[in-house]
Amino acid sequence: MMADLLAGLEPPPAAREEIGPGALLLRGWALPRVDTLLAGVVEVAAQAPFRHMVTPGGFQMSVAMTNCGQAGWVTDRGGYRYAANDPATDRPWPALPPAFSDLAGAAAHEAGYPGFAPDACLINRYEPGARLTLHQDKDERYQGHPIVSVSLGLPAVFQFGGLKRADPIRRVSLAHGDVVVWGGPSRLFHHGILPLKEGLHPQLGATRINLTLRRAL
Ligand SMILES: O=C(O)CCC(=O)C(=O)O
Ligand SMILES: [Mn+2]
Repeated sequence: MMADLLAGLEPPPAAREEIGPGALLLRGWALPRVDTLLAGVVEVAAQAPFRHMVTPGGFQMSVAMTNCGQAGWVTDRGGYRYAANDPATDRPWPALPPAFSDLAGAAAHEAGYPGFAPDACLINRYEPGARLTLHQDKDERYQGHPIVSVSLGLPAVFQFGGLKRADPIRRVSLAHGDVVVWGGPSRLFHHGILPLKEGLHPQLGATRINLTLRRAL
């Protein structure tokens, strides 16, 4: 009877999935806090608007970015770095909304990294076609802290490789409310986002927002 009822149904996606050593995908983990997180994004962007930064090589990034916290990740012809002030306004970045740090601390704890207290959040805004090529997060002063990454809006394909650029790459679909935490042995693993597919999300329209919470200083 039960088997009949279940026949033909896809198994639900696992709530927690190990996507690498020390790397965990927590599906839907941020869903109960989405509205608060989005209010935080609106508040930050009102003070530090999203912008398309330029890589050291002179290419404009397809992802629009802004930051909050004690330091913000920036790129220009001079290189990649963390800056205390927003170069667009020369004012300090907006403060990290408590909802961002609370969620990051709780998700990191859940993934086996207790005591994580981020001081920086890079906010990425993707529109269809935007992508982030394979890279490592390595501009932080000390890489002993994990990375907590929250996905909101349109789904995306996350690439998660290894320490070497040429290592095999796993592709993971990230949906609204999903949280990925990586640290320890995978802290410096290469990762990226494939070009965002067209779509309309009920809350965010043709947009994906990603919060990348880090300890930068
Ligand atoms: O958008 C994402 O899910 C990844 C963002 C990322 O890797 C970064 O901002 O360094
Ligand atoms: Mn990254």
